[in-house]
Amino acid sequence: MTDLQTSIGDFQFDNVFMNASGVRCYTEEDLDALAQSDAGTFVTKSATQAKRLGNPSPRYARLELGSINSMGLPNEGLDYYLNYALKFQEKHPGQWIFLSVAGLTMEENLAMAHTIEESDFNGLVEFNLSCPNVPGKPQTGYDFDRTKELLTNLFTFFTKPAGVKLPPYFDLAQFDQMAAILNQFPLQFVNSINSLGNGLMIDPETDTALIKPKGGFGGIGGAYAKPFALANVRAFSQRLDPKIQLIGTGGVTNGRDAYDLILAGASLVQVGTLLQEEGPAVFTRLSRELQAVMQTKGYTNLSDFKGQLKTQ
Ligand code: YRO
Repeated sequence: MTDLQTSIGDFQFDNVFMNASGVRCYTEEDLDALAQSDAGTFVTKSATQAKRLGNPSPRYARLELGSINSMGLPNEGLDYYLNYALKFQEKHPGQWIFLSVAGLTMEENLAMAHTIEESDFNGLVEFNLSCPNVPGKPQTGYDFDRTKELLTNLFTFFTKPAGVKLPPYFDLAQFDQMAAILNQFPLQFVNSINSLGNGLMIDPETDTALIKPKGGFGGIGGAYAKPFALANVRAFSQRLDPKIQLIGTGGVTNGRDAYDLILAGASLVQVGTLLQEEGPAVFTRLSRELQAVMQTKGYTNLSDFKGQLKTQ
């Protein structure tokens, strides 16, 4: 038997795959379909306190090797996802899900964290640091002082299992600085990477940007992201306290891509663009493909190769 079981802290999952936040996780119907799929767990769309409609369409486009999006944080509001999670955990004891939150300000992030802290939610919380910050400053994940301030404020009261979703970094000094900050906090996980920020693609027929918001600028996902996802997972697995586990997100189109993220150190693998394009049945195919790679290597468990990347 080739086993895809994994865990984050005390939370065990039967399968290493799950959705990336934002993909097929907006509505109860979406979430029910993920729950019924072969995914080991799932995460809800990043929530704000109030419901948001997001940006005008077209706001997502398929590309040759991935996708571009500027959704603008459409979501049903934290209470919707929290209520869904509370119902889910009642129906499925022994299964745990992730709530994603992305406040538009630090105050909103802290207010949502208080709501979750005071609730009966028993899963994990992912704080999406690609949230806007002070106007004129980069997103929180690219503002190291602001990241430290947010986590400092958060962990004065927040006791539930938590992690952060990070944007991609491109400089080794950024990995060093961010890891040094993250290591100061009781995080269960770090999830790398969010989409590659602010790409642009043009329709050659019409000379028009492919998506409408932000003059066509949007986050790039899919195969374009794979080498950056691998590098970010690897860089953080080399720098973070071993108690902080990695979730690998970016560039998974087949089982070997997932195998590579696990070699780089990932304990869970999230699927974004591919899930958007193929739907939740993709988890069945990816599981089969990952098991096939493991069999050719003589491995029966993820622990046989997790983090075992070789370098020359
Ligand atoms: O547009 C989105 O809702 C979005 N798209 C992504 O690729 N990643 C994200 O984290 C989000 C939500 C956060 C934000 C980019 C709108 C600030």
